[in-house]
Amino acid sequence: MKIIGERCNGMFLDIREAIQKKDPKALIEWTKLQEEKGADWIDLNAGPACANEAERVEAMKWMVSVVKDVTKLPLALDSTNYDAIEEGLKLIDDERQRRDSLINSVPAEQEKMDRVFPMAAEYGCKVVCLTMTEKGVPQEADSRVALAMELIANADAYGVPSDDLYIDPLILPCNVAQFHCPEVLKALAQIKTLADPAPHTVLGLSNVSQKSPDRSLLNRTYMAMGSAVGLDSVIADPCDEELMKVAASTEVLLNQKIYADSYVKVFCEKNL
Ligand code: THG
Repeated sequence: MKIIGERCNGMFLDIREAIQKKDPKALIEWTKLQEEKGADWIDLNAGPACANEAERVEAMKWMVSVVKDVTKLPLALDSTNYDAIEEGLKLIDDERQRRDSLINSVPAEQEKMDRVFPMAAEYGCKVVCLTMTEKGVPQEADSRVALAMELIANADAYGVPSDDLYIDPLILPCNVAQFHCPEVLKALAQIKTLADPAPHTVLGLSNVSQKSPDRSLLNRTYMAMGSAVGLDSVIADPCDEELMKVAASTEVLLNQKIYADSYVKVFCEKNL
């Protein structure tokens, strides 16, 4: 299970203030902490810190310029503004860091796919693909899978291989959209069969528990269920120790990592 650290997001007050004041302290601290705790990517999302599109571009440029030099981890540039993502990609001068970085994200909408896939091909990076359209997120697994196929076909037409795609069937809060939870699991299993090599899969895991009590329990339970049906990465909080222990154990129990008594330590301390 790969972990995309979610904490550098303007949804959190300290990051929102950091962006608005251009004070890098909180951004640097959360980047280093998430890396120490075993993150594989650092997600950067200015979120509600921006009032308009010009601010979104400036905020992403600022976040990338701060973060790229304090970690070797690749970044997940999380924005609906593709100019913001492109300006961010231009700043990642380390070739390996840029190639492993994620454009987060593109939905199955022609105009957006026509903008994002050529950009991924040009910068040689990876893409998170959302199984949604301008009409929203479909409920049924089959509709999510059909959109995943469209995304894979469009990526292929622009020369982006299936191995560079991270398909996100989009999990919603279980307290308002409970019906979606099993549908997303069904979709994950089918998405893995759509191409050879199989595309990767990802979820914004913390969505599932928004506004519910005992969030960590819901997050780690859903991750364990997902892992059994082909979920291989999550946007999540690597500082949640219980979550990280479950992520480590899924790798052992799915025979993805050779068993060692120290498997939790090996998983959580991989960046130390
Ligand atoms: N798919 C993809 N990208 C995504 C998402 C997704 N990016 C954004 C989001 N969803 C994933 N990241 C988060 C980050 C934080 C939270 C949820 C998802 C979160 N935040 C607290 C809350 O809303 O309660 C913030 C409040 C606080 O604690 O201060 O839960 O699905 N591709």
